[in-house]
Amino acid sequence: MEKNTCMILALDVTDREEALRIAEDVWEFVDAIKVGYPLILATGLGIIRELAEFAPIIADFKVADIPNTNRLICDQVFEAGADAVIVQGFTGRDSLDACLEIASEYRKDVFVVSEMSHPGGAEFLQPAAEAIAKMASEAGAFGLVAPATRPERVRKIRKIIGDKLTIISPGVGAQGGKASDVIAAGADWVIVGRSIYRAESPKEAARQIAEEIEAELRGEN
Ligand code: O7M
Repeated sequence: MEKNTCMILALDVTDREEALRIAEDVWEFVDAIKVGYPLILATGLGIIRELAEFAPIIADFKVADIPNTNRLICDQVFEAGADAVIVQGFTGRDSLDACLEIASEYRKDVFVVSEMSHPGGAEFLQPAAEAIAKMASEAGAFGLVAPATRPERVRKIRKIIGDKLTIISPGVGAQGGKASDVIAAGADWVIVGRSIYRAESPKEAARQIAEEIEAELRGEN
């Protein structure tokens, strides 16, 4: 995945036409589009190939099963045309390895969730996050998912993994995180959903966040 705008669109709408319209509107401001259960359950796996016309597609299924089931899920996801899959790390190294094995067959990427952005993410997952980050790094994942709502945690996780893995960070806007803060804390990409797709003009909203990130990277904030 190429790093240009440092932004990923979380396209959690449930209508095919709306999804395609928003993708067409904002593609120039995002490096990838993340699709997950809401859109895929509503419209079918075929939406991945349709959206892939606009940007690389990250399939957010937060895969969290035994190795054999993970293997079967990842195979379907990559066969459907996704460029990367998001998996949970708490299921352990063997489950993660199964995803990495399939990803490597397709020459695609795996992101591992280390800690989640909502308040409940601090309950059970946060205490395990640093161990999950280390495991993902040792296993050779492409990147981690870390919370934009807690930039200090992004900074900590970046410290643990060094530059070996990328970090994608959800929780900007609707959940309270600020894009420039998260990029400053060491994230490679922010993930933004509602602040873009619910905006009166998704294009303007995406442009504004892209400009905020650009200013941060130029050291102007
Ligand atoms: O910007 P939002 O809040 O509308 O959307 C954020 C998106 O990121 C949405 O698709 C969530 O499911 C996802 N997300 C989180 O918000 N928090 C997390 O900790 C993890 C994810 C995610 O993408 O996991 C892979």
